[in-house]
Amino acid sequence: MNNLRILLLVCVSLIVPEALLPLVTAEEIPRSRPNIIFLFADDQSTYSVGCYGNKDVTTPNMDQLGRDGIVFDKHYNTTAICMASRANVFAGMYEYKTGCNFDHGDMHADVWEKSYPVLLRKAGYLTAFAGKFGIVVEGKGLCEEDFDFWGGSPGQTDYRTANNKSMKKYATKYPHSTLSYGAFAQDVIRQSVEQKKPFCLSISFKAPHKPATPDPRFNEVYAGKKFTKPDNFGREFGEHLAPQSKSGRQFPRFIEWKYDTDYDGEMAKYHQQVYGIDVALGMIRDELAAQGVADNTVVIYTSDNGYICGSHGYGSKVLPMEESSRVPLIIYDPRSPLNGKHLRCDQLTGNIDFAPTILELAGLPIPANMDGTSLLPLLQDPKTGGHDQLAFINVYGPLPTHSLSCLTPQYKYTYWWYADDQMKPVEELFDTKNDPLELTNLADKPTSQPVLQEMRTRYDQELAKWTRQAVDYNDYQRYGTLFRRALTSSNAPN
Ligand SMILES: [Ca+2]
Repeated sequence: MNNLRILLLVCVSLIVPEALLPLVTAEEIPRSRPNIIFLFADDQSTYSVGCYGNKDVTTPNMDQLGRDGIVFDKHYNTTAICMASRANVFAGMYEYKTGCNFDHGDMHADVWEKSYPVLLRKAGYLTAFAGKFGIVVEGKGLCEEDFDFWGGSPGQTDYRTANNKSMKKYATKYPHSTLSYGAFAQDVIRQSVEQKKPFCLSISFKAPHKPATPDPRFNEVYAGKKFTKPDNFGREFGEHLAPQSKSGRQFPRFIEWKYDTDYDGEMAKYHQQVYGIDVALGMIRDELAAQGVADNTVVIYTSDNGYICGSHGYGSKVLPMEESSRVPLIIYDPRSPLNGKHLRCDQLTGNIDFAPTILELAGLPIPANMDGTSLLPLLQDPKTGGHDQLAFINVYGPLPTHSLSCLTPQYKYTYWWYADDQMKPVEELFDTKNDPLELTNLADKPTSQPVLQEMRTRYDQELAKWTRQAVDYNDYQRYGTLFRRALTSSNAPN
């Protein structure tokens, strides 16, 4: 409620008989709670957005959202694979507590019952979901009945709108799914305004997930474009990385996906898909303005995981390196007095923070089971707050690539525990603040030993939390032992 409305309400209360007041306040109550839009790309790297410094890309609506709100520079998914990350977001918890990943199993219903969509609907919000739901809840499947508006689909969904059952009505006008989600959002906004209720709209785009399938209506955007490669591009910048990280499909994909031979062609398709999301974001913000709710709707834009496009000679996601673990995050709260100041936040934040943030926006208490914290204080003061440390988890794919990392605002420590006759356990320590391209592993540097010891201690703290709190199903408890540091006598746990 803005100041003018409060003033009007006070004036009315002074001159109107008490019996009439509920008629006024009843209309005002929904306005006091903001609408919330959570937009989620699939496999979008931080470096695919103009406001993150890429001069080769065209993302006008994302850039505008960043200028209007706050751009987060140290935001990480705590797992870099679709299903696990989506579970983190819904539940506000680390993966060992959501108990949910492609390789481990489905989410249990009691976890879902404490997810932000369920809690907001109970509190009177209209809830809407479209796109890749990404998780399966035992006994419920897609959870369609838990939403007032449904445009979701199972599995990976389809780039062809006509093949997504719940979205078919948009297929004629928007045959490619990305813009169909923009149209779905417009309908949700219109109908929620008609119902005079606050809404929480979550859209999980399929783009820019492979197989690369850009909307042909945007073929001209990057036609013939040359893209600048990142300064850590290529195998020569991956020789210092752990052999365990080269055991998964991310390593051959550098070649299989032609980053080495057709970088411009691959990046044109990738960025064209992101461009489609950018247009959908514009459709959504235009509709908010048209319906008169732009000044009371918080927009959050992010991705489920980042993407490695040739950095260090890898491709794809999953691994803890910056390209896959760090993602874009832009939040615009139209009620913030800091808007328009082009603010950036370099405090440490994670995908476990979204559920607490959305709950606080809705005026709801944050359940004690959630690991994240609300990001709203950072919208008031982007220089203070965030996490002292976060865990980054991979327990997907081949066993050698399973690992736990500990992140702080400056450092990233990963313990690669796996050993066989080809490899032995190794540590990686990167100064992500001064070496964001992760070109120097500090773990072997004598001058970095104090930092290494500190990060080992922090890692042990994260593993201890895992050991204490992991669900007792879907094979999460064994990592309490597997991930225990046991390198040599000189660097074993003190
Ligand atoms: Ca993904």
